[in-house]
Amino acid sequence: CSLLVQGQGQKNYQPSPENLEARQWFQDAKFGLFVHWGVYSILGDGEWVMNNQNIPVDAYEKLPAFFNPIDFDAEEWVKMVKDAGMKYITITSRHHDGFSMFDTKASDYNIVDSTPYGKDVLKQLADACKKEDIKLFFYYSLLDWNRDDYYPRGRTGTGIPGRGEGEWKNYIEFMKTQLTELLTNYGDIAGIWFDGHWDQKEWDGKKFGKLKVDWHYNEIYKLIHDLQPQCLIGNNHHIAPIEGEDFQMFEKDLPGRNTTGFGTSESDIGQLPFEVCETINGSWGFNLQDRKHKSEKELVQYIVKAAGYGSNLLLNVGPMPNGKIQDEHKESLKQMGDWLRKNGETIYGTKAGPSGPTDEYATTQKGKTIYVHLLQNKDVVFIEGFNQRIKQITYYGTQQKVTHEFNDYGLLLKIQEDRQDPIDTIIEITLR
Ligand code: FHN
Repeated sequence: CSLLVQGQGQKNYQPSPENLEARQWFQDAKFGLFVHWGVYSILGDGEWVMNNQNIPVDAYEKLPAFFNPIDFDAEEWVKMVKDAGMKYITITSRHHDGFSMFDTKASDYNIVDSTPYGKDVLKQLADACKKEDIKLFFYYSLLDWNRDDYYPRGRTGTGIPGRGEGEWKNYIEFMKTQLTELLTNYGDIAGIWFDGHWDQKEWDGKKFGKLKVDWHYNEIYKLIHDLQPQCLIGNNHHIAPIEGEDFQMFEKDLPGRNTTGFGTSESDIGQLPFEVCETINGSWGFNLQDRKHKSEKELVQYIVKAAGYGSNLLLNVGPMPNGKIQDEHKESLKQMGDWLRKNGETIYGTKAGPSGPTDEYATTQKGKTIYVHLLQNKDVVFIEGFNQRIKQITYYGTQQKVTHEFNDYGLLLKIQEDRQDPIDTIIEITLR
């Protein structure tokens, strides 16, 4: 991939056959569950609460004593994921607050040693996933508001009182120890999802500048691929892919769009498989006051548009401190599952289609079949640039033909009113 950022990553990385196979699986999977869960969920104010409220390190460290998710049932989560039509889970093994949700020897600041619950939730999840053939990814924060050896501090966290000044090289060693544990004690791991790179970039209040530290990606990525060659590496750094990465993710924006400030510019789009992550409401971690729950239409249209880019959708839930998922989130996931049971053929295993996505439509393609997803109720829709020769064109799931005509610029579809679906009207085109 010509866009790869050279020099920082795993030098001369050649993905193994297992890795290439895993990339193909990933590309076909299309839908996964993102989980932001940690001791912050107790406060019900999102995963950035430590930073947003400038909670001193020693005060925040009292939180784990209250974390006792006795209602957590890994099998129930995995069943919910399967019913939603999702193929994988990406869970926060350690977020920016530095608290490890797994059994680690690298620090006592973890779920087994510091909470009354005392059990490893990642282990339980890994076992349940294995049983049900759901793949598991670990989110791993590069940035850390807790550790002294995360020094120099990043641009976030400087307002959090109570830090010492440790050694950066110790921090890198700490991460390597934890990543080794994550890739040794939980069976086959589908991927590691890094986040927080941007914390160590210069920031003038408006835009990012140069990177201030060496993340040692060369060693870290190599370690991961040596331990588990199939393990896919993604990094939410909001720049073009770095050597050694296996997929590119886009936060809260479709590839190449930047409506949120977290997006990635057109010029940073590489050729690795894509993943877009989005929240089911407005928050990643559990937030008591969040009322921005997305509708079924918004969520379905998001996966459709993501697939129109050839991208997966990683849809987030923030479990409650007791280990349960909010009812309204469960309901949304169920609706997605119902929709995918009917229409999954037009999403799973597809690649980006020849036109769009636009606000009106997205297209996906599998071999000689193109699926046109119409996202607005209109009698006439023009698919710009579509010029392939058509053998047959029907409303998806029926034999009923769609009235259409070509002009110099594309394909004009005339949609019968009684065939218009308020969420997504799907047209199936078989090419000659
Ligand atoms: O700061 C994090 C945030 O808490 C969350 O984890 C998201 C998920 O994509 N990523 C970061 C912001 O880029």
